Amino acid sequence: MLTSQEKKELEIFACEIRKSTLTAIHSCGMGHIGGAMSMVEALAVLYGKVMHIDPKKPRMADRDRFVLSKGHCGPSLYATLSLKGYFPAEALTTMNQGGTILPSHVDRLKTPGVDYSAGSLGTGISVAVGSAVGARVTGGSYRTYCIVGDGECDEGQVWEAAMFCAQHKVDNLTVLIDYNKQQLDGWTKDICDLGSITEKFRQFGWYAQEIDGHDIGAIYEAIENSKACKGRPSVIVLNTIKGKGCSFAEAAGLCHHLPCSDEQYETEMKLLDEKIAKIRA
Ligand SMILES: Cc1ncc(C[n+]2csc(CCOP(=O)(O)OP(=O)(O)O)c2C)c(N)n1
Repeated sequence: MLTSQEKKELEIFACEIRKSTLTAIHSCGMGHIGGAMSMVEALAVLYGKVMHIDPKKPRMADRDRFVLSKGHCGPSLYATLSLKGYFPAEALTTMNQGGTILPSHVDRLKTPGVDYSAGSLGTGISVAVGSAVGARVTGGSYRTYCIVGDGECDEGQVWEAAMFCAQHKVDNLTVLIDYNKQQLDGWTKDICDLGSITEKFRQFGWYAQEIDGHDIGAIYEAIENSKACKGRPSVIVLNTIKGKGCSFAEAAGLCHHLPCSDEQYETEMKLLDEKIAKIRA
């Protein structure tokens, strides 16, 4: 269990991730705000507490691996990596521009700390399975974590990976589903309804937990449970809100890809600073 101090620190880290995410998106004028914001607490817990990593040695052999299967949500991963010290914060304002180390979709050859490239939805989870099986084959001690979108779960490849993991008892992998209920152009239930994602994974032989995806303590506990589960793959379905923590995105409702004006940027930075001050108080 996290101490109250650890929880506070991770909540502040989450606010800082949101601020840096908006800095990157504002510099381009627009971006995938919704899905970048909904997974911030998961990133804060993974990079702030759980994962065995060393930003000074981004390719360290026994580092835990992370796959952002919904690779279009790079901005909040880049924010997290810059805050951890993988690269200077100044890089954030070059996102998506020529010569940048921060392309719109994650690319392992461009960004220090990005373990795997992604962007074609459905493929990242299979790469994560390969990473986990690779550890087993080579005797590696690392664990692989992977964030998948709920819209992404409409891709058949996700379920091929799920079947493979159950059959081969891939238990050194934790998949987190960012269940923000939206995808590019609408609500997932209206486009290709998944029913209960948690129950589906359970039926596919996985140890499946479903939690509030913005509750830092619950995320940490669920990840610890997943690590303790042997002989079965683990999934954590994170009930999230698309655009969470960015008031204009939350207010927009559907908020997959939005512009961010100077005024909106300033307002959000102020709100996040106020939130940080409140957590510290
Ligand atoms: C194979 C493939 N088809 C279509 C797209 C275009 N696309 C980019 S994001 C997106 C929606 C993804 O929704 P979800 O996985 O729920 O992500 P989130 O809502 O968290 O952003 C789509 C269809 C893509 N990147 N890859």
